[in-house]
Amino acid sequence: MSHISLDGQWLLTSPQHSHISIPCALPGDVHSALIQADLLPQPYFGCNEELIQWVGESEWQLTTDFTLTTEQLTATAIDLNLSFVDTMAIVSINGTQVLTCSNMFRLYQVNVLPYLQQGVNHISIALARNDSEAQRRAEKLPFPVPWAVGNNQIPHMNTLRKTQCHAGWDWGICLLSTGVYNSLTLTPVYNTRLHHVRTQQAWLPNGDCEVTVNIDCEVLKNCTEQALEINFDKQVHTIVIDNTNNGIQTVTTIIVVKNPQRWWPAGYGEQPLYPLTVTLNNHTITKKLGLRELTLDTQTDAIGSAMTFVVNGNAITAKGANWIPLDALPSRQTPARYRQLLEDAVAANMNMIRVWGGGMYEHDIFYELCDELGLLVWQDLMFACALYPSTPEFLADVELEIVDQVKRLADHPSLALWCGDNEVIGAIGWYDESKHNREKYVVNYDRLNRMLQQVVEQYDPSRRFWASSPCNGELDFGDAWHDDNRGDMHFWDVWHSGKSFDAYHNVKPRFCSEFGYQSWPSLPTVKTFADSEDWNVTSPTFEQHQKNGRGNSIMTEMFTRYFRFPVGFANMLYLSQVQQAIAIKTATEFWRAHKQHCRGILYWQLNDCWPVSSWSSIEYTGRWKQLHHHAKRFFAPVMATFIQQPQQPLTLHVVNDHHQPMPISGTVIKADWQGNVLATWQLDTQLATDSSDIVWQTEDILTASETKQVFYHVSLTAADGSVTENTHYPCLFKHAQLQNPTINTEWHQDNETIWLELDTDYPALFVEPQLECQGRFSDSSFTLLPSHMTGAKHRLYYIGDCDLKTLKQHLTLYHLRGTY
Ligand code: BMA
Repeated sequence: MSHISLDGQWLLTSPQHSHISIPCALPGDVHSALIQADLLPQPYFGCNEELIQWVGESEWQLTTDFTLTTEQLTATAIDLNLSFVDTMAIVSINGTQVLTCSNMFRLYQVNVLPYLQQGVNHISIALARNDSEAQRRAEKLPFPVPWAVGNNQIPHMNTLRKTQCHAGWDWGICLLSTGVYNSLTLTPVYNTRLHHVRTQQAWLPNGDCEVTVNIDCEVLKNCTEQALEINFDKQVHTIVIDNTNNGIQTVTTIIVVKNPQRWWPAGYGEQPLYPLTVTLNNHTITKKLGLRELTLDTQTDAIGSAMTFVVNGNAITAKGANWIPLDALPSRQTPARYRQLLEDAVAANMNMIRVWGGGMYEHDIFYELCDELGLLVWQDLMFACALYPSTPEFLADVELEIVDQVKRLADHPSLALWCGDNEVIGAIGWYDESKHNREKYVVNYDRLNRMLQQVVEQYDPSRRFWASSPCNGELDFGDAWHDDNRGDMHFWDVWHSGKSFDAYHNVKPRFCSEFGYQSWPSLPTVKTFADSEDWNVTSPTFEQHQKNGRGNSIMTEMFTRYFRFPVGFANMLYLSQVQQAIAIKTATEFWRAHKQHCRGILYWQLNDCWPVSSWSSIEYTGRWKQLHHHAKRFFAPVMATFIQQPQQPLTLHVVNDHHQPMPISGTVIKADWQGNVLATWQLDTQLATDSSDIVWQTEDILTASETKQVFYHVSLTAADGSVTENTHYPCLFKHAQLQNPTINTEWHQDNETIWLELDTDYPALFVEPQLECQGRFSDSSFTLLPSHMTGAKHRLYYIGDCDLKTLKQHLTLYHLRGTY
């Protein structure tokens, strides 16, 4: 059955701006069309955010024409399919209203055949102002429902079913975007309609997998015999459906897969996908299924209660980051960028992504890539950091949205958990109204949250519903920011509460779904939004690109605790990224070493939706911050880390996430900053399956002056060929007597392979070879030891498309001692 695509150039006009009559590409957003027509400055540059607010304060009209043949009009119905409609919209065809949209997360389908004609047809989408609709709705609420003050720049977004960070966030530009962000289609339907396919898996004692396929279809008018054809695992099932006009019928078939290849999260095995196609009368639905068992173990244990994902019977350590919308301009959310970011997540040894509740249920491509790459998805429902209404109208609208989204996403093997919201339980304690009338707002919360749970469990009985992130467990409305015995935790004591990095050692979360530390973007990214006169962290442009009120002060203040103050703007940027990496590394390594407590570590945040100072590990331009390189090391399946606790010996822990024993060997050295090796210990041991063990410790008691002169370094090679290295500094960096190294760089090329070899006279810390051109190195922000200590120069491979000449011109080398 051929869809009629309505994608392409539409005409954009506005009742408030009669001079605007320009093309607008759909799927796409209004801002992008205005930029394209030179009617809007680049929103991400300088302080332009302030100049473009009028776009969100206007109504917009999108129109286009399409033609239909007489033959197409012989269909029984013609369905208009619309989704990602942002947000308040009235759709008309040939002058008649056919659909009213009020929820960006609904998947709308309506038969528009009665309004269509042979030849030219006219369709229009009238987009209302979101800000005034939010205000209008807030005024009608029976009691005040606090919105995300401090994050949103426009009030009452919590009354609208729209991406909450569109009104700004503590890393987000406020654009209040509008448009339609998914393909628009008309589908001619002949006699029958194929609605929906849903599968379930059951594992048989002999190891086979029984896949139940449920198909919802509908006979629109009595017709001759119609057969469904189901193709799966080289098996074809044909089922004749009831051909009388009886409304929607559900047809079920069971297919047994012999010797199934199981789907695994990245790092634990492969991701085989089995294509499933269901066809009825030329209409086909296709899916790719991954066969796997997945449960969330929350059983009571000696500590409190577990929070462990178990896949195919094996306990998993979830390692990853939080995901925010890919771009604040939806037109720029392209498949290639989804792929790049998700591949970068896997390249950093991640296996889980949390789709955060202030963004959106992602496009299909996101989940398809997660299935393919082995990234488990913690899926929040779209509520964040505010309270939400529980009026009958609001609940009714949300219920339809949840049904749509659960049905759309439930067959993805990557999907691990449905979570009710982000920080909404916590938010009850943030706002005056709810703080002082807690019972009322807890009941208000539960009315919505309970409905979410019921709908999720009805439409996806295979997965756990988790009320909120963070949450201590079933019907627990306590403080999950500080309870590390149960549930998931958001640990913000270091960033938001200003504690030092060792505060990460004061907790052992069962599952830390958020903790983060900001940095500034690198100089090449800064150049994309700031002229050189604004290259100062307190310039107006820089402050416009910092949405967390105290952000710049927190970073600079932390410099004074750990580092000698950096000289110059570029060193400020670089050092902020060293600092961020140390923060997240400190937490992650400690929590991984306490594997018996902690089974999930998702830092805040993976990506940026515009170039901004933020907690991300990948900049808007796609550049890996130093943190992302560290993540690759600290999330590696085999990982060595030194831990120094007060009054305790220095210990070396090695974590093995593999579900098999792992022999490792290598050395620990103690050396001084001149590059003299003072002691060497040979290690040769076998790590147990899925373990964390202390493999070495020293009784060395260093004098105060020795702490400033020495460091410890470990390098271990595992039987799978992976190498884990780490460095321990016994004193604060600002006290260490670092020598100023001379680092030599040599470029090499062999056919397509380009690499850089580094050598140094003295140990150099957090060495970052920064490229101002496209691509990256295989490693960055590492400890560089002289070749006389390691026996070899340090080799870095270039990953990207630039040629050697370009690379040579665009390399800047940073290291810690070079910042002062
Ligand atoms: C978390 C998130 C976001 C926010 C981040 C940084 O709690 O849920 O709301 O961007 O903190 O403050």
